[in-house]
Amino acid sequence: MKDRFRTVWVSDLHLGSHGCRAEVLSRWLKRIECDHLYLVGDIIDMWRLRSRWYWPAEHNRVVRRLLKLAHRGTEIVYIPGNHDDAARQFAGMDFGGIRIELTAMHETADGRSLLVTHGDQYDLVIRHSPMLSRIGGMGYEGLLRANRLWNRGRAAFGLPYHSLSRSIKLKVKQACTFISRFEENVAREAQRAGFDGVVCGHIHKADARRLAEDAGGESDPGNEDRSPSQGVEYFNCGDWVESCTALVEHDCGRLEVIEAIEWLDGRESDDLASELDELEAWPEIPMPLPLPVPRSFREVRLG
Ligand SMILES: [Mn+2]
Repeated sequence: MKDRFRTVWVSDLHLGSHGCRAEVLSRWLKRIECDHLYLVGDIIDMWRLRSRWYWPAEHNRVVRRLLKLAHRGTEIVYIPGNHDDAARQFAGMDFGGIRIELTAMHETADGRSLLVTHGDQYDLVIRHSPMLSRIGGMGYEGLLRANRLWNRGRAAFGLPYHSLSRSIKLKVKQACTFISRFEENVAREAQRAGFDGVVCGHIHKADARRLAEDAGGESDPGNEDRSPSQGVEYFNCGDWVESCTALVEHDCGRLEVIEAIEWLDGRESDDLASELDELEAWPEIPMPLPLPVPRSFREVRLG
């Protein structure tokens, strides 16, 4: 049984990198069908591929599943992100039923207009310092590892623990304010452009919520026609490196974040149960010959 959605958005697959959870992704793609599918950037990690080629069979399987969906009538739009920015030069072109666009406008079943964009344009770190952001891509884990190594080294020389954690904490705090600023930025830009909401990726943090009207700060005098209570909807489809999340639209127009691992757990165990039911429904086949039966089995049969 496949689950049907009106629309599916996925982003930050990072195919071509070791981090990509391609196996979960292809299992999930196998079990869905949808009218529209948006690939919201960082689909292929060209930064990684440029330094070292990595493309296991599982990553091909994902591509094949996508092409199969396109073949079966799903309209697929691919919006490149910063890790696959080389694909941006092909905007407006179509590859095997997958259309490349810089951004897209999606209208939900109940008539809301959503801007679909990867979102790196609204990320000030990436815009002003791509090198720094690449180093930052090592992430929090790398920082913690560095801290451990640093202190192991210090301990070896009899030096007291000197915490990098101060700077780490600062970095994490900066990351948090960075994330909330990113969310604000991208949502406000969409609102200013006249959309009811935005769907983006980039920060690997799935979300579906409404941001209240801008509280003071950057009020936009040119935007007085909007009612102040309306706010703007912010959706993020997360990633397939850690969380394995997707954003879906149901036929009624309701949007929801799906956690694929949990989702698959339910579906696959249901399937297994129904397969077992089928097996049990088979007529009992009498043993053709008096074969030696193990004792334990005999006991079960007699009992
Ligand atoms: Mn990105």
